Amino acid sequence: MKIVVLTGAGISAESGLKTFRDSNGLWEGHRVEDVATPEAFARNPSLVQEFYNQRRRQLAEVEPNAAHAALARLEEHFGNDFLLVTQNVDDLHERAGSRHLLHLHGELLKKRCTACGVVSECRDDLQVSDRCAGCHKSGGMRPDIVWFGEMPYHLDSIQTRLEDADLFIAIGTSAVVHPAAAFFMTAALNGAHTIEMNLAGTDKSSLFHQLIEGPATETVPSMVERLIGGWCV
Ligand code: BV8
Repeated sequence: MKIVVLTGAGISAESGLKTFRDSNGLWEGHRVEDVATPEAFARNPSLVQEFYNQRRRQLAEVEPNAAHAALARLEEHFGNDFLLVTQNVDDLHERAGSRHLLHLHGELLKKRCTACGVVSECRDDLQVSDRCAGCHKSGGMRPDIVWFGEMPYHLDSIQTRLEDADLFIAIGTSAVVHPAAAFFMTAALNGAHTIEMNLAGTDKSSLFHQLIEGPATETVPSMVERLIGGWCV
């Protein structure tokens, strides 16, 4: 059985990372337009860098939870028939043991040089004045994160896997941000069974075959045990 799982901020909520919607649409007190767009970075690079530095520092203080661990077990069982796509920029899936995952919106622990495009690891605070390890220019370093209005990563390979999937599961996402919000439709149109797992339903719930409500640390491990135990859609 070929499975695609899409995760959103809700899977990291019980690890202590704030989700976008739970803070009434503010991220650490900022409007999205002021911190998560290229225009915001051009307008006030230090504000944007500090917004991500704060989230990077917070990430170092938290741990993956049982839902992240369960998805790593699912990958181990299904191997290459399993693909994890995450909208999250944290590294909690990796720290729980997931290997074959695609970060649709980039990664908080990576930085990119706007002059030469070189991407490198970023575990400490990033300053506008930092030098690029590739071209040694300073003033052009940014988080390697996909902001609103920018092209998400890995869309071609994700599209191929969605068209081939037997089962698509969306976990902890409000299904507001595109193109991720429509991935389940692509899978369904190609014959996949679609399951939404969330604390509560979303405005897309009625379009999924199944909605499983509850906290991810409870619902995801039990779903994974059923799938590993041979449950077929
Ligand atoms: C693009 C990085 C095209 C930043 C992020 C079509 C229609 C409408 C709009 C658009 C469209 N196409 C494009 C757009 C514009 C835009 C968009 O979607 N706008 C929305 C707001 C309307 N999309 C884009 O700009 C995208 N780019 O389409 O480019 C293009 C084409 C050609 C050439 C160039 C470009 C890029 C979008 C990426 C933006 N960057 N992240 C950062 O993280 O700092 S998105 C950001 O918000 C997060 O990464 C995350 O993906 C998103 C928040 O969504 P969720 O993950 O779902 O989190 P949320 O808080 O919303 O929900 C949490 C859920 O968990 C809730 O439902 C809650 O109930 C649940 N939950 C909570 N606790 C638990 C739980 N569930 C289970 N257990 C729990 N314990």
